[in-house]
Amino acid sequence: MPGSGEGTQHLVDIDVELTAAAYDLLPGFYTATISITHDLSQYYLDNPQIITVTLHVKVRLCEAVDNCDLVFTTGGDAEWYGQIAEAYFDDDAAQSGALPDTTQNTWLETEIDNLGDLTFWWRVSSEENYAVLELLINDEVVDSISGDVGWTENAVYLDATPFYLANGYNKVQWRYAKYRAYPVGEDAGWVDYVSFEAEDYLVANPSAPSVYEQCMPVDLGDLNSTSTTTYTPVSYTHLTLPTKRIV
Ligand SMILES: [Ca+2]
Ligand SMILES: [Ca+2]
Repeated sequence: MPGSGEGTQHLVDIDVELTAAAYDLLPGFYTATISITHDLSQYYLDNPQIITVTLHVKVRLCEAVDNCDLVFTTGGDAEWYGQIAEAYFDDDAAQSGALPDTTQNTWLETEIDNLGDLTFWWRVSSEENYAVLELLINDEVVDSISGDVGWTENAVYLDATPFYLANGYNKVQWRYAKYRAYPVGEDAGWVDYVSFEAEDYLVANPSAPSVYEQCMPVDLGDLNSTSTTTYTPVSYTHLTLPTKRIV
């Protein structure tokens, strides 16, 4: 303020590069402090402004679950992350992020554009029945664990029906969901060692031709006679092709 003897306050954005300092850190949570001083003021030199920040060094999700052939994403009210404190295989696993409030959830997801066997290991430490680690295939819950459950193998077959319903892929999601706020146990879910064994299959052309040519039945007493006709099927899936060779 002019004439008051006080300085004018300005808001200043300061970017701090922590990457180099964090390069050699093992995955985990770290606390760092940033000290801000003013080189023209003894007051600020004696009383630096201290900002405390938390560093979270993570393992990539696909490395944590040991399958980088698949692409993993995460979302919801927190994020899953790769860590090394709790693991089934290769000293790393994906863990659900902290959910402080009730009716919150966080999910880990991958899309599999094939049919076959999906296997994985999972674990949960939660308030039984009120905090649940769920497996969803194409948005439907197909399995869940809750309470204090150690590393357990799970397997699910991804078949053709949801494959087509999901427009070309199966959406696989692991979701840690809380239905009230009490933190019990470690209040988290873990997933590890995800593998998928594709099954050989033939894919019908989903864009079926609009007109089919079909041999029509003929009188077996007249083997020299055949006839053909064309028609537009109402539905590709209801088309019945002849199975008996006529000539
Ligand atoms: Ca790994
Ligand atoms: Ca692992």
